[in-house]
Parts: sequence; structure tokens; C-alpha cells
Amino acid sequence: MTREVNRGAKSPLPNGERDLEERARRLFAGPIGFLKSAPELKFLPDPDVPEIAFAGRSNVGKSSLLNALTNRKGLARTSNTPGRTQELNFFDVGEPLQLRLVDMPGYGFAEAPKDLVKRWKRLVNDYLRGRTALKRALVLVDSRHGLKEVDREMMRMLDDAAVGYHLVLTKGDKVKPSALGPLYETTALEARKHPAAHPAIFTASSETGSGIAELRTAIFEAALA
Ligand SMILES: Nc1nc2c(ncn2[C@@H]2O[C@H](COP(=O)(O)OP(=O)(O)O)[C@@H](O)[C@H]2O)c(=O)[nH]1
Ligand SMILES: [Mg+2]
Repeated sequence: MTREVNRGAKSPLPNGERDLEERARRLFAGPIGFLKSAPELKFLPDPDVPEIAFAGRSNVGKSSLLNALTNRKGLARTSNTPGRTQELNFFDVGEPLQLRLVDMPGYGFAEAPKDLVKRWKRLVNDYLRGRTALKRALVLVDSRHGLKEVDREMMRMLDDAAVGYHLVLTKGDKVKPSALGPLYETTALEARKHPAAHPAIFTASSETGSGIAELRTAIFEAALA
């Protein structure tokens, strides 16, 4: 269990898990490329490999995390213009293809027109409910803010669609180490109330790279192990 309380401490891993971590590292160091954007379900790629989806409020650090995980600067666009992308973005990982990362449109941006929110909900809900290739989701939560009502709504959507997910506390470098522990505890406590939430939650920083290797391993494990 202590391994799951990922606060940057190095705990010795059993051999099998070190092997997983190394395989994950190698996969993410290899070929990765943008496949396509799907503004509607009919544009989804064939569900021929496992998918891992990323969700989170706009500006939570989703694009930065995708770039950090894949060790590439410009793979996912990082921007300060929240709520502009309204598509599911697919990234192919591995050659031959092993898995897909799916960047879901951000939510919770202020002043979103009602019909845009409706469209977002329909697209995301339909994807979550109908996608057998979807193996797990990561719900990103800004360490400075903790869980917000919009995040809980996302968690309920995943619960209802029976898609297992991990919470990931992002921008860990932005909060004091002394604040990260209590934040971890309250977030984990709340995760326990959600049937599809995995008890292991992660902390990460795309800035310092802390927690990134552990996340890669979790993604690898969820998709391929
Ligand atoms: N300090 C710090 N800033 C981050 C981190 N991740 C993202 N950011 C910043 O937060 C802002 C939003 O990031 P972005 O990845 O575009 O968020 P997205 O809207 O969720 O895709 C940008 O200014 C990033 O540089 C992090 O781990 N640490
Ligand atoms: Mg983004």
C-alpha cells in the first residue's frame, strides 16, 4: 500500500513491478504520435487497442501531463486559453501500436454557453459508456484546489459508466510538501465513496517530473498487464 502513497519517496519495488516500470518506461520512450481528433462519436478510431482516457478541469495541467508522460514537448498543446478544445484527441503509443491515450475535452470553464456544456456531456458520456477499449481513466485534480463539484460530477459519470479511474493530483510542485499529505488524505477519503474510483491516487508534477514514472507504470498496467 505504501507504494501507492506516491509522495516521491523511493520504496523498493518487488521484481515484477520493477519490470513493469521498465517496460512502461521503454514504451513511453518509443514512438508516440497524434492520431486524430474526434468531435463526434462517428469519428472515433476503431477500438482495436486498449485506451486510457485523461479528464480534468480546463487548466488542470492535462496537456502538460501528457507531454511529461511521453517526454515530448509539443505532443499535446498546452495553453492558457481554457475550454477551447471540444474534441477527444487520440494518441498512438508504440510501434507496433500498444495503446492509445485519449485527451478528453476539459470541463468546468467559466462562462461556457449551456449548449456547449450539453454537447460536452453528451460526447463524453457516450464515449465512456460505449467504449469497450477504454480500460481506465485518469481524473486530474489541481493540488492547489482539491476536488471541486465539477470533478465530483465527472467522477459520478465514470461511476455510472463503470469505468475505473485514478485521481491524479497535478502541479504538485505548486503546493508546500506539508500541504500535500493532508490533501492526499482528504482526496483519498473521498475517492473511497466512489464505486469506480481506484484507491490508489497519484501525485505528479509535470514541471519537476515527480510521480511521472509511477503514472506511466499505472497506465501500462491498466492497459496491458
Ligand atoms: N508549476 C506547474 N505548472 C504546471 C504544471 N502542469 C501544468 N502547468 C501549467 O498550468 C497551465 C495549464 O496547463 P495545461 O497543460 O495547458 O492544462 P490543460 O488545460 O489541462 O491542458 C500552463 O500554464 C502550464 O504551464 C505543473 O506540474 N507544475
Ligand atoms: Mg489542454
